[in-house]
Amino acid sequence: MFSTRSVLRGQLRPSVAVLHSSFYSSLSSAAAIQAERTIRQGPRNDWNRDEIKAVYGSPVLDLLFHGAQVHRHTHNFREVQQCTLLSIKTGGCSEDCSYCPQSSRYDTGLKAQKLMTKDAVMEAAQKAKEAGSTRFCMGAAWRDTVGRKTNFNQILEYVKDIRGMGMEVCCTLGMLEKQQALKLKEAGLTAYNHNLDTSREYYPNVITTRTYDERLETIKFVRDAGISVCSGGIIGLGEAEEDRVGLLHTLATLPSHPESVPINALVSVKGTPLQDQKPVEIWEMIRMIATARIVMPKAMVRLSAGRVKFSMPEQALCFLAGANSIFTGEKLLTTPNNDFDADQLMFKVLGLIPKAPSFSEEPAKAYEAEACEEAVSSSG
Ligand code: SAM
Ligand code: DTB
Ligand code: SF4
Repeated sequence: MFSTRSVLRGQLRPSVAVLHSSFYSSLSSAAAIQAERTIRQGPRNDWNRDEIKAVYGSPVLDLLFHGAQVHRHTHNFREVQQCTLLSIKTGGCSEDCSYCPQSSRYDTGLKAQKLMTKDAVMEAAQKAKEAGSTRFCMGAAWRDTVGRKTNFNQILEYVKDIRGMGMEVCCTLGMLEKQQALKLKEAGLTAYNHNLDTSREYYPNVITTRTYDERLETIKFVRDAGISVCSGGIIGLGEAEEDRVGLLHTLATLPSHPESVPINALVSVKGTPLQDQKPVEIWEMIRMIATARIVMPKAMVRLSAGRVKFSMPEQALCFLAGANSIFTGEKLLTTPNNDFDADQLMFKVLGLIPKAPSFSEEPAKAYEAEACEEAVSSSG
């Protein structure tokens, strides 16, 4: 028998049959094996942590390739959803999340503000819609919504009216109670963002004012209320690869996979305890995105915070690996985002198509056809 190494060096020429039966199979990475299984069997939530660790640790180009395979099998690979964020209640938060510029514990120069008025919120939503965004996400710097009845009722109105404009609506308001999740559903909320951020083990290094289980409880209330769950995390907090795997394992073994999984690269903000963290490399993002794509094939995987640091070719690799959603608009919540015109140019250059909102079949089809025509005419 010849060795794999001698074939690789071109010293032997095995028959095609031999190449297929033993040579290539001996080179199969965990990414290849699990991607093939995902394509064959569809989503599953009985992943064990070692399986995900092996996928994450596959040779990066192989992982990228198999993320792309699963992506193309499950989604229209040209479609990328544009979502817009608005911080409707900024700063002054009682929590100590060590990455966050909005915590009142850190001096980041951010001025705390009250809940934005309805007119201001609706104006921002209209602007986002006109700019091609199909999901509007409102964020509030709160630990939870308990004891905030007036503000909460106001937000229910915002949700109803923005949904009435034909946009998907998402909120991220901190921890919820069961009743509040039901009220948000009744108001027409599409999705609720509640990130687990990192692994259960690393969580206390990042946040001490709440527990992982409290986060999971809110996610359960949201899911039980029939609202789509948006939950992901941040890399670059000083965590180990094992923690990134731990986060993906928790998400992929929830009773149902989150509808969307934002992958944030830390935006290191001066004044926060994480201000001096070393920047996240593109290969780390690609590993997270491709692994998320393989283990949660149907989820929208969102290339989220930190995108501003990545060039167009780097972002292209993220889309190839399986990302199919971004935040567009000049700001994320409080930090700068990619330039709007640069994003539109990126869609044109890469041949991407803006994804239609997904609650209504008919308008979505019309929008898709329009977007397709536009993309074809603009890429020619
Ligand atoms: N207060 C709510 C909460 O914590 O759920 C909602 C707002 S919070 C700002 C939303 C998410 O933004 C966080 O869960 C975190 O993942 C992300 N985030 C906050 N600051 C960030 C930063 N500096 N870099 C990257 N992601 C960040
Ligand atoms: C998510 O995972 N990332 C977004 C959204 N969900 C709410 C927020 C990113 C915030 C980045 C820091 C800032 O702009 O304040
Ligand atoms: Fe508050 Fe949310 Fe920021 Fe944590 S991430 S400090 S809960 S706004």
